[in-house]
Amino acid sequence: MKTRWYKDAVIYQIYPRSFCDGNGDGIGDIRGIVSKLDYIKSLGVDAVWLSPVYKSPNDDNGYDISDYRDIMDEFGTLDDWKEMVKGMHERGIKLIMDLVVNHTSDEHKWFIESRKNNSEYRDYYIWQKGRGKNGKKPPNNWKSSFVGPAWEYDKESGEWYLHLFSKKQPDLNWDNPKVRQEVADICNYWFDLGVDGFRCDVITYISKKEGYPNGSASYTVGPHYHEYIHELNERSFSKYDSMTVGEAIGITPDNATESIDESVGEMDTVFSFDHMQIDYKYGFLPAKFNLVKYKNILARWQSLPKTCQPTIYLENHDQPRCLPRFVGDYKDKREKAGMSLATAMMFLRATPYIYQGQEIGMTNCHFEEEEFKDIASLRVFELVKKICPILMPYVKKVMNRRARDHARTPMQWSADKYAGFSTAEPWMKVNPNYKEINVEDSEKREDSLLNYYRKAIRYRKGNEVIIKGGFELVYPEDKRIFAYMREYNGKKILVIANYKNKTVKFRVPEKLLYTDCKLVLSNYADAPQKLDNMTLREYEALVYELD
Ligand code: TEU
Ligand code: CA
Repeated sequence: MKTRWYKDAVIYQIYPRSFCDGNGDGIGDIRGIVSKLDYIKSLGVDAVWLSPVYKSPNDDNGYDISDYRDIMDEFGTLDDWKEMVKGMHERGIKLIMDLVVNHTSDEHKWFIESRKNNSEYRDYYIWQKGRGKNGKKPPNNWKSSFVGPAWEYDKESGEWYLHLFSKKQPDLNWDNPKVRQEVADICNYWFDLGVDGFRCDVITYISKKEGYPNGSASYTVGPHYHEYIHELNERSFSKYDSMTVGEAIGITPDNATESIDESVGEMDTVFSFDHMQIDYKYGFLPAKFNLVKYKNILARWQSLPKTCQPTIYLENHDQPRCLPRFVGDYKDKREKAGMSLATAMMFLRATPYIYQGQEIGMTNCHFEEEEFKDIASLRVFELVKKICPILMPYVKKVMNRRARDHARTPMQWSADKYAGFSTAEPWMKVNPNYKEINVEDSEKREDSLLNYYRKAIRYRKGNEVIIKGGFELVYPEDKRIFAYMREYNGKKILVIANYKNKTVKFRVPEKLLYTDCKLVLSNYADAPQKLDNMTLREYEALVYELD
């Protein structure tokens, strides 16, 4: 039943609110996506991961779902959605939907019912008595990802409900078998409508330790996590030629085989966070990017058995853009730097994800305080203003480096007003650099980053060395160059990417000197055809086939 097509797939992520506005109200929508299907096809990608489009009051832009079986009004109708899937499938593109089932919206009918004390839905969520005299303290010390305690007091019933995200995102109680059956039914509903897989939002938070003891370890890959995902796999995922990717805080290379080995029957792949944490300290404050650490984290995932498929991404809707993070001050070499990053990521043994705008090298945007829109940013400002307002200038600076808002500025299609995203003022600030950085301009230049991504994707497709081959870092301790070897059945590929905006000497490892080789990809027109000790130019990237 399962072909495991995802092993040879490149996936493009769409954040619908910011991708393309089809009806001129300033908000991206499904008709907008339909109008760009030929563009998506032209990238050569195999699938789209679409961030949530279900009915939602948008406290967290769709990650708070009030009806799992219908489409958000702002994004269109179920018929629009069906047309989109049809258009994708006609073009050979699969659709991965976002599955947000750790929590629902507080406006979901289950939660509205659950608030009533004697309702049969009470147990769909996690209700607890408070601590202290009169139970006026939250049941434990868990924190919401969006600042403050993870519990909200409900006057009516005198109990607290759990919300690991905003208070409008109450956590479902997966220990209730009815909840687990509802989730399987939702998945099957969408599979039957033609969906090809799911990206499972904060999936490792679904099982909480009995008695809800203090500490985040109590809900990360909790006691019944494996059992519940295995069951969901049996009831749903395994019945289709599907693929799943879990957003999996707590799943590491050390324990990954327990979750994603093909023999396990849980999820097929996971997103991990370690390589996204390197330029932060205490998980939040800016720190210097360390290439050696980065390479070694990725290499560790590469070393997993062949029956475990890694993933690789440099951006998503929760992360600032990769260019300002990983390649230093690129000055006038933005696209060359983007190509270097693309080269290092695209030839790993992994399913690569490209986030909308990454393929044209979109950058972070400068935001004034009132221009931030993301609930995570707003809650941080709210808290700082309350407890330590003199820190605000510093916090604004930090947020201008790390806010999720950077990924959510409208997609830059052209140099037209509003970047060609919409004919009306968009819901979110357009990055003023859209006049230089946009799809239309990238299409005109053969040597653009966009066309480089296309070449890289084309070269990857069906290439056994990349899909199945072994992996070995070349000079793991080198602070400037990301280089690695891939090998399968005697065929080898050498990938070299200079991460610096300066020239760097590259010594060809002894065992590769004098081997016959063919240059298959490069980001400078006159790249060396032969493998020899060389001086790499700024952000120079090279891929060679060796015999
Ligand atoms: O993200 C979960 C998550 O843990 C973080 O990446 C999150 O962005 C961070 O904690 C906030 O400061 C997923 C979704 O990708 C994200 O967009 C949602 O907001 C979140 O779950 C809740 O559904
Ligand atoms: Ca719209």
